[in-house]
Parts: sequence; structure tokens; C-alpha cells
Amino acid sequence: MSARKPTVLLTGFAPFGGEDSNPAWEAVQRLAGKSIRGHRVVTRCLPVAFGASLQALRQAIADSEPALVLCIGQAGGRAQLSLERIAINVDDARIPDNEGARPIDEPVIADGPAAYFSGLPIKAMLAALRAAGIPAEVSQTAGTYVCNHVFYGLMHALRDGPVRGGFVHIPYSPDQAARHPGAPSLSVDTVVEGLRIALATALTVRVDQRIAAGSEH
Ligand code: PCA
Repeated sequence: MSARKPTVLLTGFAPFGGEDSNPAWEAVQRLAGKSIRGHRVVTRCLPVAFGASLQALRQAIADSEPALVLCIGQAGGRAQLSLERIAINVDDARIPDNEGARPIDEPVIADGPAAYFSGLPIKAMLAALRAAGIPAEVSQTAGTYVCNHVFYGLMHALRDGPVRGGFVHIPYSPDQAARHPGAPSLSVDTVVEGLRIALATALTVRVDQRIAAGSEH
């Protein structure tokens, strides 16, 4: 009987908000099937829709039985890989999702706790990324749109088990930024390398480092 190689689940999202691509999925796809610290990377593209995104995520977790889950989304306007610290129990959509839904001040999970912290060692991930020359930050909010919805739903789904999970936002790609003059960007190549480092760190570090990454606003 041969033991199956453990897996990590890495998700991206479909395009949204008038963009014709989502570099979160482009980057994630490029790690499909790769081996990172003895784990095979399983990938899934989630719909940008409040209900369907979490259904797809739960299904992907059931299918791949991962040791660790990392969800990736795009945050156009941010300048660095954003390691999200906290998911909150709020859906408040500034723009409709891809199915036209626009919840306002609704909980992600009725009667769920106000928030969950990331289950990943975000400070160690930050240090590893910076050491590799990849711009990164700890983010204190994942917003209140579909990414926060998925992050909160992920942490809720994993709350009683051994599987760890977290969320990373990425900037525009250079071609997207060319259509948003002045907006910062990171190449998909750099994002792919950053995600590889983030996953390798998350898989090996159990006790996070204690380094400052707070913000005043
Ligand atoms: N970013 C959006 C949803 C999908 C994505 O890639 C967000 O930040 O909520």
C-alpha cells in the first residue's frame, strides 16, 4: 500500500470588476501539480460570487483533502503581496458580484464569530518573501467583498480541524496596471515565485516569528 502524497490546495478567482483576466488564477495555475516541501499543489478557480465561491471551496477541500489551504485573490491598487491577518463576518459589496448579488451588511455565516485570524505564519512568510526580494506586507483587512467572504468561510470550515488555511491578495499585473495609469503592479512571474515561497514557509513553520508588521491606519 503506497501512501498518497499529501496535498496543498491553492485557489484563485475568475476575472471580476470589468477586468478580462485575474492574475490570481494565472499565478495559481502555474503551480498546479508542482511539489512544494513534499506536498503536491492542487489548484481550483473559484467564481467571484458570494454563495457559489464558498460552495466551490468546500467541494475543493473535500476532493483534495489538503494539509493546508491558501486562497489567492486580486486587490488592484495594492503594491505588494498582501498576507491577510484577519477575516471578518461581514459581506458588504461595493460592486455586484459576477452573478449580480450585492449583499450589504450581511454575515458570511449567521451566528459565526465576528472574525477569524489566519491560520498561517504570516510574519515568517513576510520575512521569507522580503529575504527573497519580493515585496510583501501584512494586511489588516481583506475587505468585505468575495475574497473576505471566502477567507472567512475557509477559516470557519477549518475551525475545529488540523488543516491550516489563509489568504493572500496580489496587486494588478503590469498589463492591467497599464489600463489603470499610476496603479502599482507585480509581474505574474514574481507572484508565482512569491506564492511558492509563501507555501514553502507555511508548510515548514509551525510557530510564527515575532516581528512588527502593524500599521497606524
Ligand atoms: N478579488 C476580489 C474577489 C475576487 C478577487 O480576485 C476581492 O478582493 O474580494
